[in-house]
Amino acid sequence: MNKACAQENAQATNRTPIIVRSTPMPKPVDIYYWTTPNGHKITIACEEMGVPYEIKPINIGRGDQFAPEFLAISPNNRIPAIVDPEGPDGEPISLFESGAILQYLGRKTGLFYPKDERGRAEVDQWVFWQAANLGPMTGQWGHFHSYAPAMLPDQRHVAYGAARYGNEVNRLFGVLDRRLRGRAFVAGDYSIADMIIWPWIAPLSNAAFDFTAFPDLTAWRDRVGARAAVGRAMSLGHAFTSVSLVGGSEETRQAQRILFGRGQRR
Ligand SMILES: N[C@@H](CCC(=O)N[C@@H](CS)C(=O)NCC(=O)O)C(=O)O
Repeated sequence: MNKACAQENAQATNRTPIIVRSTPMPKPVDIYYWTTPNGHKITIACEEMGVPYEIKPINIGRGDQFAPEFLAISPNNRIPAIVDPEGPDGEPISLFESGAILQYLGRKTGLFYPKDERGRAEVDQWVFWQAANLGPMTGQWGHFHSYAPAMLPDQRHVAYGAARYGNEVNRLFGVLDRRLRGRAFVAGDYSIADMIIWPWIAPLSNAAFDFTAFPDLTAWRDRVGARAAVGRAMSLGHAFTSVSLVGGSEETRQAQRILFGRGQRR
């Protein structure tokens, strides 16, 4: 089932994991995180780059993203965001938008982000492609496919939305499949371009699509998914429990209002 930008369910624990790894950065970066594809991008990058980090959970189904302290860091009320206590001038810096965060971490560590302008520009194209195309279209498809059927009285509206965004997602998978023909990674060596795209192709996100039509995309998905750092980042998500967005409980209806309804208009 596509959980899209909504949350992935996992086993319950109230512990906040604090993970500190060895590293080019001595002080941990705070990652404002929830267990969603956009959240995974940043834990994958930190795991790959050896950046020490501390998770600050933002439970988006409960509305944590509207807390004034979080909005001061992420004014668009979206995860992920980071605070690096040692910014460019030695002072703390906060950042939102996953692409900007990945570029920053790539520049700071000098890892997974080419230093030459040609290589960097190539990576940047695919970073923006994910943020402007694959993420939003897959997110809207997931909404119509997984959540709208129980929320809309007229199923014709559901069908239109699911078909419209499903066609777009299929188109985008085709673009990526052709790009990966004869390539191991999206833009040169393994880079932040792969890290930003992969969580949106990961099996959990898109089980409803027929991947047999996209063999090079599937091979890349499995290649990236087999990386140890990706595995560590993904398993971290199991420590968090999301409110279900499907079903009739009051908690679910409240989460639907927060994420899809008037709760977004403040
Ligand atoms: N373009 C943003 C998208 C971030 C995004 O949509 N985050 C979702 C979770 S996957 C969120 O925080 N949603 C909270 C809400 O809708 O209020 C990025 O790449 O950082």
